[in-house]
Amino acid sequence: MLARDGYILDRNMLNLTLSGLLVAALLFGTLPHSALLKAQVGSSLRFYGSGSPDHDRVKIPLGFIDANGRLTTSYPVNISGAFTIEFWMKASSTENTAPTCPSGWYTGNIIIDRDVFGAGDYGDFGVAICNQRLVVGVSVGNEDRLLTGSTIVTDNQWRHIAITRADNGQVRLFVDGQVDGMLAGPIGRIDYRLNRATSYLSSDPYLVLGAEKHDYPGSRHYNGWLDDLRISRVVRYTDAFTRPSAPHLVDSDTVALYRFDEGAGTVIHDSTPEGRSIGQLKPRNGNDAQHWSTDTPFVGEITPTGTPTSAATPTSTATPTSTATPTSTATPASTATPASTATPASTATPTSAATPASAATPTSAATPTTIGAPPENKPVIRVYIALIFRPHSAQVSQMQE
Ligand SMILES: [Ca+2]
Ligand SMILES: [Ca+2]
Repeated sequence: MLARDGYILDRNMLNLTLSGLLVAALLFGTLPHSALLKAQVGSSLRFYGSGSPDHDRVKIPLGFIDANGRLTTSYPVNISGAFTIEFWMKASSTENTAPTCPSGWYTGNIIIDRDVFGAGDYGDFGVAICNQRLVVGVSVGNEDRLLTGSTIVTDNQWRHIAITRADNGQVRLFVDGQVDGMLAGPIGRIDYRLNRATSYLSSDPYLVLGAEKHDYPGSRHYNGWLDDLRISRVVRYTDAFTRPSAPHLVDSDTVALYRFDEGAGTVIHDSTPEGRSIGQLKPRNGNDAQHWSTDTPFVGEITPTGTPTSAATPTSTATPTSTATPTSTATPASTATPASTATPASTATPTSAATPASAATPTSAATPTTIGAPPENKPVIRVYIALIFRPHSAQVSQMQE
């Protein structure tokens, strides 16, 4: 059976594993310490950069949005000060063709859009591809600063991206664990202000993935894959680090985590224990299936740092009593199930009052303004099993009940 979060679960696999372990132990006398594990890895999200208005993107409400498009409470994803945003991306140069972005990240192929229309109010930020490099923009009020990376990321390979922002405004960009750029960014809170009035009800109070949230004329959108997006309330990296080889872990500093392992549908779960910052996939023309991909950065064999502990040579009647439990593989900590999916509660349209300086006028009306109450968490038990076929080959299976 395939679990909701995309991890393969199979009791037969457990039996096979126990048998395989015994056979391997009998054949080789001991288990190889450097056994490779093959991860079962779920799915990723594919965006197409189509620019169809209010579609081909993921929309994550920053809090509870009332009928007037005002945020009445904040969800954890409405970050304010220090943060780390990290994710995996895979994109090509032919599908992401924005040139350099001297005026700001919002003219690139946008991957993450936490813009507010016009000046940033408290603040706003975004991540995009410009001239094949990543750019990170952060603004506070009218102070708008841009970090431009140096590594070409559009080589059709999975890349691990991390962006940190410190309380003193310092912004760092890491590509595959290497420092790719730094910026003395503006200081100050950048969360979306509660009860803020806007004419852009269906875009301003959201974190948007894969598109320019306002569908501003001429905008470019991200065309590529995205996986395992983790948002944290701390600076996790200040210097180069080893590129992760497994999905991000959840800890107390994680404010939102998107595995994109649902594999179907339009609900994007938040895998933190509370799981409050739930998103919604808005498919482009067609259906949601076209956005779910089995191409992930975790396919293939990875080397765990843990060592199988049941290596003792068994006697002929030996029964493996404890299977090797690699401790380094990532464990999705939550399988939060939303009590209810997004319910468009209002079709309120912007009144004509507030007129932004720019000409762009969003035309989409339907505004999903409520996301269900925080889901209840279900206890999760997983067992990691090393399946030994050859001295240098093994598989890991994750069991959930
Ligand atoms: Ca803005
Ligand atoms: Ca995934």
